[in-house]
Amino acid sequence: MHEDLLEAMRQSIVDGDPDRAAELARRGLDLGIAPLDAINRGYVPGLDHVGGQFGKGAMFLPDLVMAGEAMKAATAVLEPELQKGGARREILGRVVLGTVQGDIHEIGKTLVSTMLSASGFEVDDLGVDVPYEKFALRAGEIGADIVGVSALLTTTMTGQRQVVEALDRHGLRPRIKVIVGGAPVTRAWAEEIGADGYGEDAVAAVTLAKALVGSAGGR
Ligand code: B1M
Repeated sequence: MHEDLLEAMRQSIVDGDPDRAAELARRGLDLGIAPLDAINRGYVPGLDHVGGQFGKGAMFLPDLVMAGEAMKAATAVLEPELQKGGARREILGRVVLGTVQGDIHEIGKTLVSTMLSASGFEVDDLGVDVPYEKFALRAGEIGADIVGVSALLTTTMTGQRQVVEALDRHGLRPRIKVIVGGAPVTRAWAEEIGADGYGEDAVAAVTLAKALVGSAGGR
């Protein structure tokens, strides 16, 4: 069902067309397509295609940039729908979240942020290219329960270890839990660096965060 629309969404990313991506997102909502389905079955396959072509040298940096812009335009339309329901719940826990130093990929991190907020977490999103130390300082300041660190590059995922070490230096562990994620990140990596868990996608990140604060939740 809606396969043509999902294919058009994918194509809008491949074409790097933000206006079309946003228009299709609105159409999807009108037709009752769940926002996460639009993201995971429509737009993300487009990003995967562009990323794959870029990796092979068949597409170039401007293509990557425009694909990212188109994805941001689509998620800007879908995010308010993803957020619905988050506001009226009790706070399950506080999360400090960001993409690690040296890395400016923001789309997956922002999706994780939106899903955590929608599920009842208070999220302090530090953005992208966040210095290791800043995660620890902010977590200490606001009494965070969880620090979430996203990394999309094999060269920057090592920074996730630096964040764990910064939290250790500040004496914030093991009270504050660390979750890591991003395309090159694996469960084995999370274990190796002493993180408390790995989220394969935004939904898994929410499940993990809930488990880490205790399923009863509440502060
Ligand atoms: Co970049 N890029 N990029 N890029 N880019 C990748 C990651 C790459 C795989 C493409 C490729 O070569 N095939 C490659 C990395 C190779 C590697 O290291 N293994 C790459 C490269 C090389 C680069 C540059 C170095 C290119 C250059 O300049 N020569 C450069 C680096 C810049 C930097 O960060 N310093 C660069 C730049 C960019 C843009 C800025 C142009 C743009 C980002 C725009 C933006 O974010 N505003 C971009 C894009 C769009 C991509 C791809 C195509 C798509 C990334 C994305 O948004 N995916 C990507 C290829 C790909 O992934 N197919 C690629 C969709 C998003 C929903 O998924 O981010 O994986 P993802 O997030 C998921 C999960 O991973 C998970 O949940 C999310 C939702 O399901 N998750 C978490 C993420 N964070 C989590 C945290 C958690 C838990 C789960 O807990 C805390």
